[in-house]
Amino acid sequence: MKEFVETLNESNSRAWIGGYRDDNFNWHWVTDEDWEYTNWSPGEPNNSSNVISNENRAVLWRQKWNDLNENNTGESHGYICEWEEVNNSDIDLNNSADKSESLQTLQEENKKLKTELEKLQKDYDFLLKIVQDAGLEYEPAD
Ligand SMILES: [Ca+2]
Repeated sequence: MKEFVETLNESNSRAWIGGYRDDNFNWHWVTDEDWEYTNWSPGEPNNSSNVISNENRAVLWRQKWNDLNENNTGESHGYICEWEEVNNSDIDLNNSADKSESLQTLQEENKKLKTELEKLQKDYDFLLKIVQDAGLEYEPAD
């Protein structure tokens, strides 16, 4: 993983990597994974007040990490993100629990869409009435 992240930073850009420090000076990942591996530059994290004090974010900085304040966008630009790949094969529709959960999700989405559609229909009817009351003609788009 470390090598992979470094390939994303070949130009030696300075990028936020998702580490943050709490008020008790404990470091965490935004993903809630355990803070086990670190790669701080020598002397870092130093919570320096050189540019902006309260250095509470971890930044990849010349292949090593530095702590910078979250608002220090002058010294760090861009970020490196990680996300879980959604794998449809993880959903087994022959499994009744998966099927039930998928169905429930679809029903909730359907309900939300119906509510949105009702609101849009009301807005449309209201606006159409204004147009008609003003004696104007309206041709709905296809
Ligand atoms: Ca620092």
